[in-house]
Amino acid sequence: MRYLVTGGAGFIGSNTVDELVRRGHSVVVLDDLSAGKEANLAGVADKIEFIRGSITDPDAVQKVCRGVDYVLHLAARTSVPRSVKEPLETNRINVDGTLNVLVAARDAKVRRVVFAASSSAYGETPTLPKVETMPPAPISPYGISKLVGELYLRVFGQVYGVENVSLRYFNVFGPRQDPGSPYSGVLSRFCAALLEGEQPVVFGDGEQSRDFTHIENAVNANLLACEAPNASGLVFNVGTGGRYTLNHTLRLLEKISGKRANPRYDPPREGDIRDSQADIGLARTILGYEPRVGFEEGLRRTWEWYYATHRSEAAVQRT
Ligand code: UD2
Repeated sequence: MRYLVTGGAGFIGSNTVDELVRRGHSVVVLDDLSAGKEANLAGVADKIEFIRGSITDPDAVQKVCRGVDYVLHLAARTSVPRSVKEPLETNRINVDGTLNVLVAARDAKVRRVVFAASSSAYGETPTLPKVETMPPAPISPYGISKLVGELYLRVFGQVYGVENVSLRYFNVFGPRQDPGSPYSGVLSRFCAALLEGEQPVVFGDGEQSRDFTHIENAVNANLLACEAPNASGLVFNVGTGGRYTLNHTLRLLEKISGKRANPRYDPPREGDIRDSQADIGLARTILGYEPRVGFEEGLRRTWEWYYATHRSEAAVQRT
């Protein structure tokens, strides 16, 4: 089978590409390297086709879709606070870009499109865990852009017969998540701060909670979503079903790393959701999804990866 992975040089994308290659599939990656890095694909570079281009370029998307069986549409402008700062740019990439991908997928008659949706579509819900039957009510431009993507997928199924699945990822973390920007995922920021001997910054009181989901679980969900029967047209939560506060997470990281965190508490971020936890019943039933890596184990593996990467980068700098 031939897979197109948009955003395939990014964090979730490159981990997904690795697994596709491991399973012997043919892979084409479309990535403009605005957030992704070619280095993320170094281990599979000679086994895949890499096209540098943007999902906002309809011609580029049309070209890469030719001959493709499955599209994993993972390219996006992530980050809630960045979307608060740059709503137009977030919409241009996440909404217009997704529409380009869908039009090209329709024209190329692909078997299915799988879309990286987001738990941010829920906004603040009165009860936890969040279940797909709850009405979506995003509270950030990013959340809106991801919800609109889902709606477009569903409509492309109804109007043009394009098979589609949306996966609402819940705070994915793990190796290759880039800690290098203020908009990076919190666990990558915490690990980097501890390694640099800096104070991790907590926005708010640290009692907000997330269903932190290790990358291996997200990759597994991506692959299941391509082929699961009876899944087309549906939206699925992809999480672990648990939730962890930032304060608890920092204590765990202290235990794992043997370092003192000594966090700094700053005012809360605009557009932030207080609590997030997935009901994964639907994904279990229809996709056959089961989280394989629990939070603590995932955090330990992630710390070890950042630690090893930090050491080898420091060694390169010394030479
Ligand atoms: C949202 C989505 C997530 C994914 C992601 C992509 C929710 C619940 N989750 O993640 O599924 O789509 O967007 O970007 O909407 N924080 C700190 N210190 C830092 C960085 C962050 O305290 O250095 C806090 C932040 O204020 C928030 C929490 O950590 O309360 C998680 O932030 P994040 O940016 O890692 O992820 P989040 O929840 O915005």
